[in-house]
Amino acid sequence: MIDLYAAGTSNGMRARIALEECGLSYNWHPIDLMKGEQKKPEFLALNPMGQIPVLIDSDGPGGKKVTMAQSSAIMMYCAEKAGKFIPKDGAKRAAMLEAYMSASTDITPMFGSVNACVRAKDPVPYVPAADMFKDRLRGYFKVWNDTLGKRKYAGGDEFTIADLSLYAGYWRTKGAFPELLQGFSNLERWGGELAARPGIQKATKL
Ligand SMILES: N[C@@H](CCC(=O)N[C@@H](CS)C(=O)NCC(=O)O)C(=O)O
Repeated sequence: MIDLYAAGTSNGMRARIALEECGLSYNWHPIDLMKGEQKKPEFLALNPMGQIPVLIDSDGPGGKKVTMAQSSAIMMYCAEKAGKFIPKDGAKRAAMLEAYMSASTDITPMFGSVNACVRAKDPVPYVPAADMFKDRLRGYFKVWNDTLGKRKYAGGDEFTIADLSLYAGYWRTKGAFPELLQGFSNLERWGGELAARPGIQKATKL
């Protein structure tokens, strides 16, 4: 049995989308970040970073229990466990990894930086930083929009975890800062296709 401790953030959603799309059944444990549940001793015992998501698989490799944090590691773990969304071909796998890392380490952290500035208790001193991070995030999405004008999916012609990871950041940005995605028709075409997938629909219904 798998237990997921998370919330409806970009990183939390990456883990939830992974489980749904991989068809792995799990118990959902919502963590209230505003109440600081992620800093309670029982949560810190699972992830000393005090951050969601955390996945516990009581039936991990060799039947051993696995406890893991880091949303992109969790997504890859689920894909490997289910045998889905990771290309077998070496060149396709390399392209998938490049796209996966951009989604996970460019898009989501930049979204987090914008969000932290905008939602700060006193956001006024952070306005210049918010503008800079928004420009960067929009710049990343512009490259993704251009890329998706040339290929069907994030890593090429095959649907992979790069699409699932990118969707987590895209979905959060679309909800919170839709102006940063304005005019990106290729991203919209791709995002529309992903939004229609049953697994993604289930994952994003919180
Ligand atoms: N690199 C980590 C980042 C996790 C992370 O930043 N989690 C955020 C929510 S998206 C969190 O728990 N924030 C609450 C806190 O830091 O107190 C991952 O990919 O899982």
